[in-house]
Amino acid sequence: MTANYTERAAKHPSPVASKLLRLMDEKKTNLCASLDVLTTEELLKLADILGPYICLLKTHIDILPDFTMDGTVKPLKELAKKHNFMIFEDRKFADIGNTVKLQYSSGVHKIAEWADITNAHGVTGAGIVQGLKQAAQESTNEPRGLLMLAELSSKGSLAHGEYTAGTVEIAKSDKDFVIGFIAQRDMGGRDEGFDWLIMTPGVGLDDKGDSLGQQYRSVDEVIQGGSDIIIVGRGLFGKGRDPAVEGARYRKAGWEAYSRRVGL
Ligand code: 5BU
Repeated sequence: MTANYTERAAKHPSPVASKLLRLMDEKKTNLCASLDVLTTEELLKLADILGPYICLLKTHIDILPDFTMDGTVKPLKELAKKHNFMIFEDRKFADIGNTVKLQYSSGVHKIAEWADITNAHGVTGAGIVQGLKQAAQESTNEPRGLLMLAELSSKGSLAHGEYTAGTVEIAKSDKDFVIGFIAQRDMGGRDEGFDWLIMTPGVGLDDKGDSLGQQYRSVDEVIQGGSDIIIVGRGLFGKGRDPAVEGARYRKAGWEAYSRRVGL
């Protein structure tokens, strides 16, 4: 993938992907901060510190015991506006279309109302895409985008080979709503007119993994393999780390690797 983010933004069929690609070039960052923390206060504090360095903020909103729409989502959206980043709820939907439609739009979290991007497994088939799309359309006038989970970073993941290929086929079922993949490398598709965004978790500059199966690769390795966005969690805010220092460090590493790839 050699076209730069702005060139891709201009041609992309998804308004969510276009907006994201454009702001990446504006802010010169392909860093997504993954903030798995235990309180809303911590989430908002980190979002404010890391905001200037990131294009995207990834949540696991169901981790928060103190979640409320007014106390969590409202200030998070304000920070997204202040720092110009988008929001990705890493919900990993994995049920039949009718159920995910309800899970995405309803319950305590009402994800479709506030998350620009969410993601889904392909295991249940293409109905999941249409179920989520309907929920998005019925919940908000704002554009929404979906990433399919093609590959995972964890040791022993079953998402490879035919499973990954099947997930890519599901992604082809909706060119506007499915904006790309969570994957460890490029997933192709350009010869068929798709310009998928590849977002990659399992990125760390200091560690090789954790004790629960996570595996980290370097920023260079991931970007050279065709990833567009690096997803970094504990590398930014883990014990003993200064999030502002690490935010600047990962942003620089990600941008330099991208610049080399597209020949800027
Ligand atoms: P970490 O602290 O950088 O290891 O956090 C990684 C985040 O990315 C965490 O929220 C995971 O749920 C998420 N993740 C992942 O690590 N690997 C995957 O394959 C997928 C998501 Br999909």
